[in-house]
Amino acid sequence: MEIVILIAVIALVVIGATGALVVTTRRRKPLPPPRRPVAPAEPQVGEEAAPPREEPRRTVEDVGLPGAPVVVEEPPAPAAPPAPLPVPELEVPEPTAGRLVRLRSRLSRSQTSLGKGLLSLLSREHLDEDTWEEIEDTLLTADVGVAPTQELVDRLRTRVKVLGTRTPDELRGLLREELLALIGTDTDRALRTARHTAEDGTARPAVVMVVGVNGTGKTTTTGKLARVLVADGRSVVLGAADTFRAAAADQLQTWGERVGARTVRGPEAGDPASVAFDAVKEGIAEGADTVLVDTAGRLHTKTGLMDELGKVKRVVEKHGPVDEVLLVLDATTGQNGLVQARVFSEVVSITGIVLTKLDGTAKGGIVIAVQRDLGVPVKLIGLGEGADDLAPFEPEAFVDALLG
Ligand SMILES: Nc1nc2c(ncn2[C@@H]2O[C@H](COP(=O)(O)OP(=O)(O)OP(=O)(O)O)[C@@H](O)[C@H]2O)c(=O)[nH]1
Ligand SMILES: [Mg+2]
Repeated sequence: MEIVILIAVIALVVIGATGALVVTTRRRKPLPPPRRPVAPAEPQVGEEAAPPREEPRRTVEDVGLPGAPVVVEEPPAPAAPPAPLPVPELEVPEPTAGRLVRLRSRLSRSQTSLGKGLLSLLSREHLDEDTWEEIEDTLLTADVGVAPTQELVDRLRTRVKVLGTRTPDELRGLLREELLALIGTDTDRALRTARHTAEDGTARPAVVMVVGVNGTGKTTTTGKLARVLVADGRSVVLGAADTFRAAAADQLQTWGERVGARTVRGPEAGDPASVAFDAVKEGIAEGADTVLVDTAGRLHTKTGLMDELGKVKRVVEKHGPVDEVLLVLDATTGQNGLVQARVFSEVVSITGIVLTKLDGTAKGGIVIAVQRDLGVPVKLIGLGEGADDLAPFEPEAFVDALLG
């Protein structure tokens, strides 16, 4: 019996000790990390605590779904006043009236060789054959061209003979008349840049294409022309159809930005016809007065490039007729320009000529030659690299500038 009691006591002791060990082991197990960090100030959904009174009442969205990490929101920063949009400073172009008169000194080299040269030769007491030959050479050197030179010399000879004694004023008057007769005073030189009604009765912008060989001043002229139009109160859209180089579109866009004209451009090496088409489409949508399309320079001898130019024009014409095709000729290239002009004229039928770089060249006579050769009037002349150095061509002011 005693043995049985002893065994029972031992068994009880062993069971008790094992239980204590298990409890101890359980207590030693690390506690699992809390499922989500609890921000002390923000009670979670389902908790009893009300939000502190000083905090704004939170919505379900603010609190977040159970299991989702709690986003502790930053208090909203005090609202800063909206930064004013940068307003590009627009330039105010010079008025176009009287520009040629203002820029007449730029013709100084043409003036010296052509105007003053002729006047001094004609003032000689004896106008012998040698003098007439010198007069002829002066005209040819100034790029007047062979046929117009011959005509002018013949008329001068006749009139000087009739005149007998000659005062400087008489000679100047005579030369002025004859030069003007060659240039033409009643030619229509107006640029068709005004918004007008199309055949279908809708109003549409005038479309002007600017073409020519490389580096003649097409982009510069397009930019200067945009300024002229803006100065006259027109709204202008520019089309950067020179897609050969991104820099060409940048160059045009810079010109546009200076006077607030938008430039439509396409991807580099993209289709120039599609850029030109889009520019006109944009001009129509905006209700612009004029769309000016600058094209890439191309050699008149490259048939593929000339075909491309023809295509640009045809694609633009899907919107309606092109109102002006301006051929930009570099006056310093002289008679070479005439060859180029003929080819361009065949491909895109030129409506007007822009003679650039007439500043600093003695070849002012090209005005006469190119008109005679193409039967197309000179409408604008470039007299420098400055933004407002483009003038409408006025024969009287031009000849007066030549004669000093
Ligand atoms: N002196 C003078 N320079 C001019 C005149 N017009 C343009 N230029 C200059 O001629 C250079 C060529 O002008 P651009 O307008 O880039 O010629 P571009 O025909 O567009 O050239 P590409 O697009 O490369 O064919 C520039 O340096 C112009 O500043 C002008 O009337 N007088
Ligand atoms: Mg260009």
